[in-house]
Amino acid sequence: MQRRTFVKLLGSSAIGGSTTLSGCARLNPSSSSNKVRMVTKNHQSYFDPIGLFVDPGGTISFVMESGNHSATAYHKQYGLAEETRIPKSAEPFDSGVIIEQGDTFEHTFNTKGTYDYYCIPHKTMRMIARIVVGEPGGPAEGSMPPDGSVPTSQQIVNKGTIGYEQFKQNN
Ligand SMILES: [Cu+2]
Repeated sequence: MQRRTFVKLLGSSAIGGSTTLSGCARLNPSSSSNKVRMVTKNHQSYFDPIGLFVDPGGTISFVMESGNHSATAYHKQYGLAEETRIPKSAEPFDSGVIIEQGDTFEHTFNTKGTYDYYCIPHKTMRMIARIVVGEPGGPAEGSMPPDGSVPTSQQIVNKGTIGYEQFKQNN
């Protein structure tokens, strides 16, 4: 299956093929996995991974896989956020509620620090997650979000990616 797709890509355009290959060959491990799935499954709604590290300037894609979800920063400018939990000078982000399967919201993280975010419909059901950009820092450090737990920034820095199931098993 994968092999067939690969051959087709190369065959369709030599330039496209080489672009794909160089993209895959990047040494930075975070560059190949800057994707967060937004999922409702078995009566649970969650972001997966729940903890993710990116380098400054990295773009994360939030992909609507099942259910209705948003990716919304804990920032006081958004009605549901009790407190701001992203770095002071960082640009807040809010996808709004996405209902179409496969729809994607992208945000580029330029400011270093710790970003906690939530899903508007499932905030009180603990659909929350954390992103560390470059290094931990900002108002999210030293406490957990008001709605529940996310991986610590140190865990995220150490592992790069922390899957939802892995986190749930240990918490
Ligand atoms: Cu949700």
